[in-house]
Order: sequence, then C-alpha cells, then structure tokens
Amino acid sequence: MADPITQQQLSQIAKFSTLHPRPYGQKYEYGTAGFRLLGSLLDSVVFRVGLLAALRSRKLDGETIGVMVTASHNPPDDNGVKLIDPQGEMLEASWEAYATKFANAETDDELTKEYLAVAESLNINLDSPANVVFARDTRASGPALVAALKDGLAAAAADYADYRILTTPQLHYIVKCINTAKTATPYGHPSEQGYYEKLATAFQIVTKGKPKPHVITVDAANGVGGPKLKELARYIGSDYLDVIVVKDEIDAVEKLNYQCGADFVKTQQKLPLGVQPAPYELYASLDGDADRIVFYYIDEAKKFHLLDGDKIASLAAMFIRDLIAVSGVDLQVGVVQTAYANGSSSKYLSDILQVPITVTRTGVKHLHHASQLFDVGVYFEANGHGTVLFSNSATKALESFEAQNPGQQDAVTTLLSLAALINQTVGDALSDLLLVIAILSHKAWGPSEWNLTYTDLPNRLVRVVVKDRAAFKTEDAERRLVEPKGLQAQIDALVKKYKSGRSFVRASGTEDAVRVYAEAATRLEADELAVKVSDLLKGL
Ligand code: G16
Repeated sequence: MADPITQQQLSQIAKFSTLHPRPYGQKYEYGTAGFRLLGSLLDSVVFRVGLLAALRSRKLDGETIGVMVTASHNPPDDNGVKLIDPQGEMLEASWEAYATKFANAETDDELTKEYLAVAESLNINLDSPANVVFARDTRASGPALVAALKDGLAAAAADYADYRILTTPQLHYIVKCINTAKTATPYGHPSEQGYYEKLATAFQIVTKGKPKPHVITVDAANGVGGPKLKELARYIGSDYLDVIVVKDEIDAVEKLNYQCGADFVKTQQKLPLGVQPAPYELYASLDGDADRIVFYYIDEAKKFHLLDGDKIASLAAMFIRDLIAVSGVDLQVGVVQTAYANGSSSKYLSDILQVPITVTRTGVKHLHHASQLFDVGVYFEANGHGTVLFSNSATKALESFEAQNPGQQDAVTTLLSLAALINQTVGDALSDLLLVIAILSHKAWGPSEWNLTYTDLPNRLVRVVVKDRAAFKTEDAERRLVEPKGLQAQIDALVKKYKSGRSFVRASGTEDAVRVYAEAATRLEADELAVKVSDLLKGL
C-alpha cells in the first residue's frame, strides 16, 4: 500500500486525467523534437508531459525543468511539446521512452501505474520538491495546451512558473539561468530581459570599433521571433545594429510559416513570398519558434543565393579557429554536421580549414552532445539549427590566459564575448543572427564575400508521404537505409550514375513523411536524382 502522499498524488492524477482523455487509438512518439502533431490531438499528451516534468525535477533534486509548447517550423494547426533539462539541454534520451509510455497509456489507471512505476524504479521521492517553468509560441492551440500542462503540474504537486510567449531558445536560456543561479558560474538573469541584456552587451563588445554592419532584413515567419527580435534590437541600439523585421504578423495565426520562414526558404530554395531584396543586401529567415535561421541575398541578375546552416558553421569555424590561432591559447575547434551537410561544406571544413568533423543523426540533441567533445564545438544542421559550444575548460583557459601583446588580448576578449553572445544551451536564431553579423563586420564582408568561401553542390530535399514512415530504418548516421529491405541497393545503383552524386532517405521525426535528400554536380542532375529516388518510394 502506497504512503499517504503517494496515494494522494495518484488520486489527483487519476482525477485530472479524466479531464484530458487520450484520443482513442491515437499513437504518440517523442520524436526529433518532442511530441509534434495536430494541436487538437495533443491535450492528453501535454497533461502527461506535466506529470513527467515533475518526476524529472524530483529525480534531479528539485532542479528546474522546462516545458516548451511549440511546433516550430510546422504548419499553424500543428503543435508540439518538449522537455528541457536543467542545463538548458534537450531531455536526456533515456527519459524519452517514459514520455512515450505516458502519452500512450490507454486509461487513467494505466497512467497512474506508469507514474508510480517510474517513481519506484528510479527511486524518486514523490514528497520532494518539483519545479517546472514553461512557455509557448504564438499558435492558436497554445493557451488550451498550456491549461492542460498546468493541470498535469498541479496533479503532480509541482511548483511552476508561466513565462508566457517566448522563443524556444529563450526558455532554454531561462532554465539554465535558474539552475546555475547559485553556482560559481551563473549563466545570466533568468528573465526575458536578462536574455536581451546578455546578448546585447556581448554583441556591443564583439563589434566595438568595427564598421557598423549594413542593414539586415529578417523574415520572422509570422512567429514569435518577430516581436522578440525587435525587442533585442532595442536593447542593442541603432548605433550598433539596423534590423528590419518583415513577416511579423503574429496575430494572423494562419500565416505562421506560410510561404516564409527558414524551413520554406531552405527547402524551396527561394525567397519568402512578397520579399523583394535589393542586390547584395543581407536577408535572413527565422522559423516559427526562432531556433533556426538561414541567410540569403540576390545578385544583380536577381539570382537567389542561400547561406544555410553549413555556411554558418563554416563561417563560425573559420572565424573562431583564426581567433584562437591569434590568441595563442591551445584549443581545438571541431564541427558537427548531419547527413544533410552539403558535400562541399564538409570538404571545405576538412581540407581548407582542417578542422575535425563528426557526423550525427538529425536532431540538435545528437549534435549538441557530439560537439561537447571539442574545446569549441560548432554544430549546425543544414536547415540552420545550431550553435557553438565553449567547454568549461576552454572558457577557463581563455579567462586565465596572460596575453603577451594587444593582438592576443583582443582575440581572447572577442572569444570570451562570443561565448556570451552565442546561446550555450541550444540553437538560437537570434543569437546566431548576431554571431553572423558580428563576424561579417569583423571581416568587412558582405553576403557575396561570405558565399565565396566554397560553392555548394546543387541539392534537393523532397518530402514524400508514405503509408508508414516507421518502416524506414537507417544506420550510419542516417546515411543508409536498413529497411525496407533492398531499397538502399536501389538508391546506390541510382547514385552511381551521377557525378558527385549522393542521396539518402530517412523518416522525419517531426512530420508524418519521409525526406529524400539528393546532391550532384549540376542542378539538373541533383533534381533528377531526387525525383528518381522519390519514385522508388511510390506505393510504400
Ligand atoms: C526540429 C529539430 C531539428 C531537425 C528538424 C527537422 O527542428 O529540432 O534538429 O532538424 O526538427 O527534423 P525531421 O527531419 O526529423 O523532421 P524544429 O525547428 O522543427 O524544432
């Protein structure tokens, strides 16, 4: 027989759970970035995520856990929810299975049993404190889902704070700030204002004495990034930065990510609807929760040039590698990419910059961990999701370094300010925007000079709807299919026919579809290869 506290919690959970019934027959899975599907199907899931967040916090001695309600790049009717661990990182992988189990529990009774089973197997004291903070993006389904989350937290007797509407990376930042507040290295003030102040100060130091960058126009995908970027720019001040925000209609909820935003620009390889850039001016697009960014410009012939996550990674790796060389501090820079990385970018990084590269599966959670193995780990997915991590030992080495000349001192100061400017918890479009602008202003480069570092191999990404995406299993960091049997051999046979050809197929973890990637020596060949590989999926 459970003790009275446990008993009371279980009966509260059972009681509240009846208000958040699981849709009959619906299956859920904690995927690339948490649960993500139609907002109307998520009420029970978000309630249950509240229960799990409370358990996770109790397991970690009351450290604060974050819950973000967002579907990021997905269409307006979708929504999603993901958990943030105490250092602002994605939920530890071993807990994803509990999240999936909770979400799929068939009855209220089964749910309370799962709750108790996790508590017992992990020795969690249900009478100990639980602290959770949460926020949401601008989607119409957000408020109702937040209400479900609050019920879950109340049922599990957790203390919570509602940070209302934030970008996803802002919530990651706040979680880390709260949990490091009483340590020797507090990350910052745990508030939205603290976030702006930290980034603005760092940007002003990094760009001090450099020419003021050209104006940049940012498409905010009609999402939360629009107002937040305007606020950040206000903190930075127009002496340092001129930014024009377009696609900032957050009240027109149906326009979120519609023919605009980072995912649209990257996958369609074209300008957002209605955006007409002047030649050689820098433009950027955020996604719906401002954790991804891609840049672009047009030339005098109005040709569109994309500067995606690979180009950002290469720019950052080059700049930081050079600064480290000037500083004289003994640190190694490494880069983490996924199968989507353009072949030319990997070649540039390894042959020209001579930095080590690790390849992981898609999902920033995988890249983040791999990049922690470097002193300075640059990780970006080609879709523009990424950041640069400075290890504790790298920061300490920089802080304690005794510079021998002003050049070394400058380089060390810039590196330390970059570590403050770049979000250390997760890929952050606003922080990455400032990083890129700062580097371009140091180098006195415009977008076309940046683009000259290497030439992308033409590539194409296609989304294919199949009967069951779970049937697609991969190996070798998603570069090869293991199942459906025989399909990889057919892809290999096609790829062989194309110069510099490469193609792979993987199931999306955020949409009900599989993705086909193809690259080759010419645009025509890349497109043809993508179509032929997609054709192999017909009927599957
Ligand atoms: C999420 C993940 C990214 C991933 C993207 C697409 O981004 O955080 O790491 O690249 O989904 O994943 P998939 O190809 O599995 O659908 P976001 O911006 O949607 O949160």
